[in-house]
Amino acid sequence: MPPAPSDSPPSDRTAPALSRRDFVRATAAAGAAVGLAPWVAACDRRPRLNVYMWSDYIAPETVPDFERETGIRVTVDTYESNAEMLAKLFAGAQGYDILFPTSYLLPSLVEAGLLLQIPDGALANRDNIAPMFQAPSANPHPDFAVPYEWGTSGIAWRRDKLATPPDSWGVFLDPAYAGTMTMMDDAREVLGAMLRYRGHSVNSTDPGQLQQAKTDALAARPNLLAYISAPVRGQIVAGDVWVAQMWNGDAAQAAAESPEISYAVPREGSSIWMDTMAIPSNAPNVREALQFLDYMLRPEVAARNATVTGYGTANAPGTALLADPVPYPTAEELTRLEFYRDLGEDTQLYYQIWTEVKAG
Ligand code: SPD
Repeated sequence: MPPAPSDSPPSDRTAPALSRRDFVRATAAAGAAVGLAPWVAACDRRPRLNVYMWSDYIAPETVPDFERETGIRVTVDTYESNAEMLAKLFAGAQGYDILFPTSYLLPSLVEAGLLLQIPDGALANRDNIAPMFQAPSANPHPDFAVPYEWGTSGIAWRRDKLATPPDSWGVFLDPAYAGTMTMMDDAREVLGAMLRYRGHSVNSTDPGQLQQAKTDALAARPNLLAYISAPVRGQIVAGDVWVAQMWNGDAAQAAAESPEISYAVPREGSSIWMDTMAIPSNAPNVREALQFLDYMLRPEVAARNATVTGYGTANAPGTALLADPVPYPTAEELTRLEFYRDLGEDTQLYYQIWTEVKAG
Protein backbone atom coordinates (compact mmCIF):
# COMPACT_ATOMS: atom_id res chain seq x y z
CA MET A 1 0.00 0.00 0.00
CA PRO A 2 1.39 3.44 -0.82
CA PRO A 3 2.22 5.69 2.13
CA ALA A 4 -0.42 8.09 3.38
CA PRO A 5 0.23 11.78 2.76
CA SER A 6 2.56 12.94 5.46
CA ASP A 7 0.47 15.98 6.41
CA SER A 8 -2.37 13.85 7.67
CA PRO A 9 -2.92 13.69 11.43
CA PRO A 10 -1.61 10.55 13.16
CA SER A 11 -5.01 8.92 13.38
CA ASP A 12 -5.35 9.07 9.59
CA ARG A 13 -1.93 7.72 8.74
CA THR A 14 -3.07 4.16 8.43
CA ALA A 15 -6.34 4.86 6.64
CA PRO A 16 -6.26 3.03 3.32
CA ALA A 17 -6.58 4.92 0.07
CA LEU A 18 -9.88 4.14 -1.61
CA SER A 19 -9.77 1.61 -4.39
CA ARG A 20 -11.32 2.66 -7.68
CA ARG A 21 -14.01 -0.03 -7.26
CA ASP A 22 -14.93 1.29 -3.81
CA PHE A 23 -15.03 4.71 -5.25
CA VAL A 24 -17.23 3.84 -8.22
CA ARG A 25 -19.67 2.07 -5.90
CA ALA A 26 -19.75 5.03 -3.61
CA THR A 27 -20.17 7.52 -6.43
CA ALA A 28 -23.82 6.55 -6.57
CA ALA A 29 -24.04 8.27 -3.21
CA ALA A 30 -22.06 11.29 -4.34
CA GLY A 31 -25.07 13.56 -4.06
CA ALA A 32 -25.44 12.61 -0.42
CA ALA A 33 -21.69 13.00 0.16
CA VAL A 34 -21.83 16.61 -0.95
CA GLY A 35 -24.95 17.32 1.02
CA LEU A 36 -27.61 16.92 -1.66
CA ALA A 37 -30.82 14.96 -1.27
CA PRO A 38 -30.37 11.82 -3.44
CA TRP A 39 -33.46 12.58 -5.51
CA VAL A 40 -32.07 16.02 -6.43
CA ALA A 41 -28.85 14.47 -7.72
CA ALA A 42 -30.82 11.82 -9.58
CA CYS A 43 -33.21 14.26 -11.28
CA ASP A 44 -30.68 16.90 -12.26
CA ARG A 45 -29.06 15.48 -15.39
CA ARG A 46 -26.69 18.39 -15.94
CA PRO A 47 -22.99 17.50 -15.78
CA ARG A 48 -21.65 18.01 -12.30
CA LEU A 49 -18.48 19.17 -10.61
CA ASN A 50 -17.66 18.91 -6.91
CA VAL A 51 -14.99 21.29 -5.62
CA TYR A 52 -13.34 21.05 -2.19
CA MET A 53 -11.35 24.18 -1.41
CA TRP A 54 -10.15 26.66 1.22
CA SER A 55 -12.83 29.01 2.57
CA ASP A 56 -13.10 32.55 1.14
CA TYR A 57 -10.72 31.71 -1.67
CA ILE A 58 -12.62 32.53 -4.85
CA ALA A 59 -14.58 35.50 -6.19
CA PRO A 60 -18.34 35.10 -5.63
CA GLU A 61 -19.11 35.38 -9.37
CA THR A 62 -16.56 32.81 -10.55
CA VAL A 63 -18.57 29.65 -9.99
CA PRO A 64 -21.94 31.06 -11.18
CA ASP A 65 -20.27 32.42 -14.33
CA PHE A 66 -18.64 29.04 -15.00
CA GLU A 67 -22.00 27.30 -14.49
CA ARG A 68 -23.74 29.68 -16.89
CA GLU A 69 -21.06 29.29 -19.55
CA THR A 70 -20.73 25.51 -19.39
CA GLY A 71 -24.06 24.25 -18.06
CA ILE A 72 -22.10 22.33 -15.41
CA ARG A 73 -23.66 22.27 -11.95
CA VAL A 74 -20.97 23.02 -9.35
CA THR A 75 -20.98 22.22 -5.64
CA VAL A 76 -18.34 23.82 -3.42
CA ASP A 77 -17.36 22.49 0.02
CA THR A 78 -14.75 24.38 2.05
CA TYR A 79 -12.02 23.59 4.56
CA GLU A 80 -9.73 25.61 6.84
CA SER A 81 -6.50 23.61 6.77
CA ASN A 82 -4.64 21.04 4.72
CA ALA A 83 -4.98 18.62 7.64
CA GLU A 84 -8.79 19.02 7.58
CA MET A 85 -8.87 18.31 3.84
CA LEU A 86 -6.62 15.26 4.16
CA ALA A 87 -8.51 13.90 7.15
CA LYS A 88 -11.74 14.09 5.16
CA LEU A 89 -10.19 12.38 2.16
CA PHE A 90 -8.80 9.59 4.33
CA ALA A 91 -12.08 9.22 6.15
CA GLY A 92 -13.46 8.17 2.76
CA ALA A 93 -15.01 11.37 1.41
CA GLN A 94 -16.51 10.62 -1.96
CA GLY A 95 -17.00 12.44 -5.17
CA TYR A 96 -14.61 15.39 -5.15
CA ASP A 97 -13.32 16.51 -8.57
CA ILE A 98 -11.04 19.37 -7.56
CA LEU A 99 -8.88 19.92 -4.46
CA PHE A 100 -6.68 22.90 -3.51
CA PRO A 101 -3.64 21.35 -1.74
CA THR A 102 -0.73 23.57 -0.73
CA SER A 103 2.17 22.59 -2.94
CA TYR A 104 4.27 20.98 -0.20
CA LEU A 105 1.66 18.20 0.05
CA LEU A 106 2.04 17.20 -3.59
CA PRO A 107 4.93 14.71 -3.25
CA SER A 108 3.01 12.69 -0.65
CA LEU A 109 -0.31 12.90 -2.51
CA VAL A 110 1.31 11.84 -5.78
CA GLU A 111 3.27 9.05 -4.13
CA ALA A 112 0.07 7.76 -2.54
CA GLY A 113 -1.61 7.70 -5.96
CA LEU A 114 -4.28 10.15 -4.86
CA LEU A 115 -3.94 12.63 -7.73
CA LEU A 116 -4.66 12.32 -11.43
CA GLN A 117 -1.86 13.21 -13.83
CA ILE A 118 -3.10 16.12 -15.93
CA PRO A 119 -3.01 14.93 -19.55
CA ASP A 120 -0.57 16.76 -21.82
CA GLY A 121 -2.30 19.47 -23.79
CA ALA A 122 -5.50 19.28 -21.71
CA LEU A 123 -5.19 22.86 -20.47
CA ALA A 124 -4.95 25.47 -23.21
CA ASN A 125 -4.32 28.24 -20.66
CA ARG A 126 -1.57 26.51 -18.76
CA ASP A 127 1.16 28.79 -20.16
CA ASN A 128 -0.39 31.64 -18.19
CA ILE A 129 1.43 30.41 -15.07
CA ALA A 130 4.37 32.70 -14.30
CA PRO A 131 7.74 30.93 -14.63
CA MET A 132 8.63 31.61 -10.98
CA PHE A 133 5.71 29.40 -9.92
CA GLN A 134 6.87 26.58 -12.14
CA ALA A 135 10.06 26.19 -10.04
CA PRO A 136 10.22 22.91 -8.09
CA SER A 137 10.29 24.76 -4.73
CA ALA A 138 6.93 26.33 -5.62
CA ASN A 139 5.39 23.40 -7.49
CA PRO A 140 7.18 20.06 -7.14
CA HIS A 141 4.61 18.31 -9.39
CA PRO A 142 3.53 20.51 -12.33
CA ASP A 143 2.26 17.37 -14.05
CA PHE A 144 -0.33 16.81 -11.29
CA ALA A 145 -1.24 20.30 -10.08
CA VAL A 146 -1.85 23.79 -11.38
CA PRO A 147 -0.66 26.77 -9.30
CA TYR A 148 -3.50 28.94 -8.00
CA GLU A 149 -2.59 31.64 -5.47
CA TRP A 150 0.40 32.25 -3.22
CA GLY A 151 0.93 34.07 0.02
CA THR A 152 2.84 34.47 3.25
CA SER A 153 2.15 33.67 6.89
CA GLY A 154 2.64 36.58 9.28
CA ILE A 155 1.11 38.72 11.99
CA ALA A 156 -1.99 40.90 11.66
CA TRP A 157 -2.66 43.44 14.39
CA ARG A 158 -4.95 46.32 15.28
CA ARG A 159 -3.10 49.63 15.25
CA ASP A 160 -5.76 51.17 17.53
CA LYS A 161 -4.91 48.63 20.27
CA LEU A 162 -1.14 48.27 20.08
CA ALA A 163 1.20 51.22 20.56
CA THR A 164 4.04 49.53 18.66
CA PRO A 165 3.85 47.10 15.74
CA PRO A 166 4.52 43.49 16.78
CA ASP A 167 7.50 42.73 14.56
CA SER A 168 8.52 39.44 16.19
CA TRP A 169 6.92 36.04 16.66
CA GLY A 170 7.85 36.66 20.31
CA VAL A 171 4.70 38.80 20.68
CA PHE A 172 2.73 35.59 21.21
CA LEU A 173 4.84 34.89 24.31
CA ASP A 174 4.19 38.36 25.74
CA PRO A 175 1.64 38.20 28.59
CA ALA A 176 0.91 41.92 28.08
CA TYR A 177 -1.50 40.89 25.31
CA ALA A 178 -2.86 37.77 26.98
CA GLY A 179 -6.42 36.98 25.94
CA THR A 180 -6.33 39.15 22.83
CA MET A 181 -4.17 37.01 20.56
CA THR A 182 -4.71 33.96 18.35
CA MET A 183 -2.49 31.60 16.39
CA MET A 184 -3.53 29.37 13.50
CA ASP A 185 -5.09 25.97 14.07
CA ASP A 186 -2.27 24.39 12.09
CA ALA A 187 0.74 22.36 13.25
CA ARG A 188 3.13 23.47 10.51
CA GLU A 189 2.18 27.14 10.91
CA VAL A 190 2.44 27.36 14.72
CA LEU A 191 5.58 25.25 15.06
CA GLY A 192 7.04 26.88 11.93
CA ALA A 193 6.58 30.32 13.55
CA MET A 194 8.23 29.16 16.77
CA LEU A 195 11.10 27.62 14.81
CA ARG A 196 11.73 30.89 12.96
CA TYR A 197 11.52 32.76 16.29
CA ARG A 198 14.65 30.86 17.35
CA GLY A 199 16.33 31.32 13.97
CA HIS A 200 15.55 27.85 12.59
CA SER A 201 13.94 26.67 9.37
CA VAL A 202 10.16 26.15 9.12
CA ASN A 203 11.14 22.76 7.69
CA SER A 204 13.41 21.75 10.58
CA THR A 205 13.39 18.08 11.55
CA ASP A 206 16.01 18.55 14.27
CA PRO A 207 14.51 17.02 17.44
CA GLY A 208 16.22 19.58 19.70
CA GLN A 209 14.92 22.52 17.67
CA LEU A 210 11.44 21.01 17.62
CA GLN A 211 11.51 20.50 21.39
CA GLN A 212 12.38 24.19 21.81
CA ALA A 213 9.52 25.09 19.43
CA LYS A 214 7.22 23.02 21.62
CA THR A 215 8.45 24.79 24.78
CA ASP A 216 7.82 28.18 23.14
CA ALA A 217 4.42 27.15 21.80
CA LEU A 218 3.43 25.95 25.29
CA ALA A 219 4.61 29.27 26.75
CA ALA A 220 2.46 31.15 24.22
CA ARG A 221 -0.62 28.99 24.79
CA PRO A 222 -1.96 30.72 27.95
CA ASN A 223 -1.81 34.06 26.12
CA LEU A 224 -4.02 32.84 23.28
CA LEU A 225 -7.74 33.25 22.97
CA ALA A 226 -7.83 30.35 20.49
CA TYR A 227 -6.10 28.41 17.76
CA ILE A 228 -8.02 29.61 14.73
CA SER A 229 -6.98 30.18 11.12
CA ALA A 230 -8.84 32.25 8.50
CA PRO A 231 -12.12 32.54 10.47
CA VAL A 232 -10.34 34.82 12.97
CA ARG A 233 -11.00 37.53 10.40
CA GLY A 234 -14.37 38.45 11.89
CA GLN A 235 -12.90 38.62 15.39
CA ILE A 236 -10.04 40.94 14.49
CA VAL A 237 -12.44 43.12 12.50
CA ALA A 238 -14.77 43.25 15.52
CA GLY A 239 -11.84 44.19 17.80
CA ASP A 240 -12.13 41.08 20.01
CA VAL A 241 -8.71 39.96 18.74
CA TRP A 242 -5.81 42.43 18.62
CA VAL A 243 -2.99 40.25 17.29
CA ALA A 244 -3.41 37.20 15.07
CA GLN A 245 -1.14 34.87 13.17
CA MET A 246 -2.71 35.12 9.71
CA TRP A 247 -2.15 34.58 6.01
CA ASN A 248 -1.62 37.83 4.14
CA GLY A 249 -4.75 37.59 1.96
CA ASP A 250 -7.10 36.92 4.84
CA ALA A 251 -5.46 39.83 6.66
CA ALA A 252 -6.01 41.99 3.56
CA GLN A 253 -9.69 40.99 3.52
CA ALA A 254 -9.90 41.99 7.21
CA ALA A 255 -8.13 45.30 6.52
CA ALA A 256 -10.64 46.04 3.77
CA GLU A 257 -13.37 45.88 6.41
CA SER A 258 -11.41 47.63 9.15
CA PRO A 259 -8.60 49.98 8.06
CA GLU A 260 -7.04 49.81 11.57
CA ILE A 261 -5.67 46.36 10.71
CA SER A 262 -2.07 45.93 9.49
CA TYR A 263 -0.12 42.86 8.46
CA ALA A 264 3.61 42.11 8.29
CA VAL A 265 6.05 39.24 8.14
CA PRO A 266 8.01 39.25 11.43
CA ARG A 267 11.68 40.15 11.38
CA GLU A 268 12.72 36.52 12.08
CA GLY A 269 11.08 35.47 8.81
CA SER A 270 8.30 33.10 7.93
CA SER A 271 6.85 30.89 5.23
CA ILE A 272 5.83 31.60 1.67
CA TRP A 273 3.50 29.06 0.14
CA MET A 274 1.52 28.31 -2.96
CA ASP A 275 -1.85 26.58 -3.13
CA THR A 276 -2.56 24.49 -6.19
CA MET A 277 -5.56 22.98 -7.96
CA ALA A 278 -5.49 19.24 -8.50
CA ILE A 279 -7.83 16.43 -9.56
CA PRO A 280 -8.18 13.41 -7.24
CA SER A 281 -7.38 10.14 -9.00
CA ASN A 282 -10.89 8.89 -8.26
CA ALA A 283 -12.70 12.04 -9.42
CA PRO A 284 -16.00 11.12 -11.07
CA ASN A 285 -16.10 14.14 -13.40
CA VAL A 286 -12.65 14.47 -14.91
CA ARG A 287 -13.73 16.21 -18.11
CA GLU A 288 -15.60 18.87 -16.15
CA ALA A 289 -12.66 19.20 -13.74
CA LEU A 290 -10.30 19.94 -16.63
CA GLN A 291 -12.78 22.49 -17.99
CA PHE A 292 -12.84 24.17 -14.58
CA LEU A 293 -9.04 24.25 -14.30
CA ASP A 294 -8.71 25.83 -17.72
CA TYR A 295 -11.40 28.37 -16.84
CA MET A 296 -9.58 29.27 -13.60
CA LEU A 297 -6.41 29.78 -15.66
CA ARG A 298 -8.00 32.54 -17.74
CA PRO A 299 -6.29 35.85 -16.92
CA GLU A 300 -9.51 37.72 -16.18
CA VAL A 301 -10.80 34.95 -13.93
CA ALA A 302 -7.48 34.71 -12.05
CA ALA A 303 -7.39 38.50 -11.66
CA ARG A 304 -10.95 38.65 -10.34
CA ASN A 305 -10.24 35.89 -7.82
CA ALA A 306 -7.04 37.59 -6.61
CA THR A 307 -8.84 40.92 -6.25
CA VAL A 308 -11.34 39.34 -3.88
CA THR A 309 -9.02 37.06 -1.91
CA GLY A 310 -6.17 39.52 -1.44
CA TYR A 311 -3.56 36.90 -2.35
CA GLY A 312 -1.06 36.87 -5.21
CA THR A 313 -2.09 35.00 -8.33
CA ALA A 314 0.33 32.64 -10.05
CA ASN A 315 -1.19 33.76 -13.36
CA ALA A 316 1.18 36.16 -15.20
CA PRO A 317 -1.31 37.86 -17.57
CA GLY A 318 -3.82 37.83 -14.69
CA THR A 319 -1.35 39.76 -12.52
CA ALA A 320 -0.91 42.29 -15.34
CA LEU A 321 -4.65 43.00 -15.21
CA LEU A 322 -4.56 43.93 -11.53
CA ALA A 323 -4.39 47.60 -10.57
CA ASP A 324 -2.74 46.75 -7.26
CA PRO A 325 -1.28 43.22 -7.33
CA VAL A 326 0.33 41.72 -4.22
CA PRO A 327 4.00 42.55 -4.85
CA TYR A 328 6.25 39.53 -5.17
CA PRO A 329 8.68 39.57 -2.21
CA THR A 330 11.91 41.42 -2.80
CA ALA A 331 15.24 39.56 -2.88
CA GLU A 332 15.84 40.72 0.71
CA GLU A 333 12.43 39.48 1.87
CA LEU A 334 13.01 36.17 0.13
CA THR A 335 16.04 35.60 2.34
CA ARG A 336 13.58 35.45 5.26
CA LEU A 337 10.82 33.44 3.56
CA GLU A 338 10.88 29.71 2.96
CA PHE A 339 8.52 27.45 1.06
CA TYR A 340 7.21 24.63 3.24
CA ARG A 341 8.58 21.27 2.18
CA ASP A 342 7.09 17.82 2.47
CA LEU A 343 8.87 16.34 5.50
CA GLY A 344 7.89 12.72 4.90
CA GLU A 345 7.81 10.59 8.02
CA ASP A 346 9.20 13.46 10.12
CA THR A 347 5.83 15.19 9.83
CA GLN A 348 4.69 12.78 12.54
CA LEU A 349 6.97 14.54 14.99
CA TYR A 350 5.14 17.79 14.25
CA TYR A 351 1.77 16.15 14.85
CA GLN A 352 2.93 14.52 18.05
CA ILE A 353 4.16 17.87 19.40
CA TRP A 354 1.08 19.67 18.13
CA THR A 355 -1.21 17.25 19.94
CA GLU A 356 0.74 17.88 23.16
CA VAL A 357 0.68 21.66 22.69
CA LYS A 358 -3.07 21.72 22.10
CA ALA A 359 -3.66 19.50 25.11
CA GLY A 360 -1.64 22.03 27.15
N1 SPD B 1 -8.72 31.60 3.09
C1 SPD B 1 -7.78 30.95 2.22
C2 SPD B 1 -6.49 30.61 2.89
C3 SPD B 1 -5.56 29.85 2.03
C4 SPD B 1 -4.34 29.50 2.78
N2 SPD B 1 -3.55 28.53 2.21
C5 SPD B 1 -2.27 28.50 2.82
C6 SPD B 1 -1.77 27.26 3.36
C7 SPD B 1 -0.39 27.35 3.93
N3 SPD B 1 -0.18 26.42 4.99
